[in-house]
Amino acid sequence: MWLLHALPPWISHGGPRTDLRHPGHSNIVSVADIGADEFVDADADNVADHWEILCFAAITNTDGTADADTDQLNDRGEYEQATDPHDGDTDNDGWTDGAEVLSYGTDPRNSDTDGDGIIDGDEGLCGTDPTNSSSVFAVFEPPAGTPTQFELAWPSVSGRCYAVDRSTNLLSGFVALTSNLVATPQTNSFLDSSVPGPGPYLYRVHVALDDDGDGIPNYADPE
Ligand SMILES: [Ca+2]
Ligand SMILES: [Ca+2]
Ligand SMILES: [Ca+2]
Ligand SMILES: [Ca+2]
Repeated sequence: MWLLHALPPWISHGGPRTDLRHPGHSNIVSVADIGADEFVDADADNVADHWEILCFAAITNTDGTADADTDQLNDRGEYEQATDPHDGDTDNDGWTDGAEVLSYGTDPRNSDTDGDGIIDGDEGLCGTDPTNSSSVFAVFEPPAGTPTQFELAWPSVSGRCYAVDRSTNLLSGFVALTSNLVATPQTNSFLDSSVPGPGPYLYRVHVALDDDGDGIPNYADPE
């Protein structure tokens, strides 16, 4: 797409008229149309008129500095990022558009910026890097187990605590093996010494925020 400013010499004469190349182009306030998707900004707020009309019904309903969805990214920023100015979390990853653009450097239109399978907001919970696909919360490749014990290890980050469950059949659910494991960066591990037989077994590791490092998740800790 070509973006041309609505200033001479690009648009210097002529009256309102239909975009002949793009009849559907919502170019209703342009003073002229050169047939490209030019940048038309009649109220000079650096937000394209067609976007203002699309999102705010009229070019007078925002000057670009307002923040309609109060996500800390103003309407001009939403236009520049192509995010929804009426949805504080356009990609539904748990982080606001403003936080993604202004603080975390993640893509506000891609819930999994680094494509590692963990959405950005969950990477924040885990303490992994949402812009690095090699930084991911996952159990390490386990050593060879024995019929009586099995060891799991995973990357750990301070300010978190962990819990481990085991299942023999997903239809019958999981059994809690341990909880309130305080983070011991860079790695936490748990030895399941109560393996009842040859398996197979399914394990899952929970992570929760634990600001005071006492092994009790923030959500259950009044301190
Ligand atoms: Ca906003
Ligand atoms: Ca988001
Ligand atoms: Ca990710
Ligand atoms: Ca990552």
